Amino acid sequence: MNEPAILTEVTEDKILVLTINRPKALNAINTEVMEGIGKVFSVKQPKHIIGVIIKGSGEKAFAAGADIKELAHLGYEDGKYHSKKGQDIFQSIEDYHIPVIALVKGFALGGGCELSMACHMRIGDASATFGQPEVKLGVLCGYGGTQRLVQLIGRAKAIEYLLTGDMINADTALSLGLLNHIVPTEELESKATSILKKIGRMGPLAVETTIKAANLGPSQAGYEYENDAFGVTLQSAESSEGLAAFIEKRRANFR
Ligand code: DAK
Repeated sequence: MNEPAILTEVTEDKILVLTINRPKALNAINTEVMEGIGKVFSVKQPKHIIGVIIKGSGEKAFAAGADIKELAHLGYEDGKYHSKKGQDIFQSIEDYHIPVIALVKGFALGGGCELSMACHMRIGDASATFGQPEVKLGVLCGYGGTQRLVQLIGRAKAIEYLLTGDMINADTALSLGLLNHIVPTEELESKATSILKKIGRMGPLAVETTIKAANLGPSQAGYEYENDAFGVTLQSAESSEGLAAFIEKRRANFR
């Protein structure tokens, strides 16, 4: 029997770890991988889950792109359909109610780079290598890469990388803000865990609404959402606990 292309497990720290499990194909994103990711992010996690980690299996890649062998024969309608489907699934990651961190070892290219950019943070080791080489194949990004790379690293640099297909090494990715942190390989998971545990001690509604507000911005809709959500959080049980904890000089217990 074939190994599943997506593995999921919950750690003892209550983090959902999603692993793309196609190491021989450098974790290229085929239909099974895309649908597996879509399934995870189509529902909210139970209250005790504090965050999600996405990683690739093996040592060489987070994900080396959409599966080129599958995409090779698509026409206009199919291409548009798959692009929209991928865009929607990656949007559901960006809009997820709890933080999602990509752990990047090795290649995060094409659709793999796009997947990592849909996550709220990226932590890599020294081997992390990003890039949008679609132009070399005669296509453009299909899963939001032209938008998110511009957002993350600025228009001038993004357009250069999008048009040349050049790879971005870990140090450059860190300096551009594409990577949040570079850590030794063996510390990738513990670094992500410590960030997620810190966020897990915050008010869940405050975390969820902050993600949503930040995703909308900067825009008028973002300011309006923030304004409304501020009122909502202020009248929540969560903020009663948070404000009381401050006054009583103790740590808030939100969960
Ligand atoms: N798809 C399928 N298989 C892949 C793959 C990919 N993206 N990347 C690597 N592999 C496979 C290789 O074919 C090889 O398989 P076998 O030949 O052993 O069966 C195996 O993984 C190991 O790869 P290599 O032997 O090439 O390993 P190297 O270390 O020598 O090179 C590499 C590593 C990452 C530099 C090289 O594999 C490479 O250049 N890979 C392709 C990278 C790339 O161009 N990725 C971007 C793909 S474009 C769309 C939606 C989205 C997209 C496009 C359209 N629509 C909805 C229409 C997005 C497209 C992309 O992501």
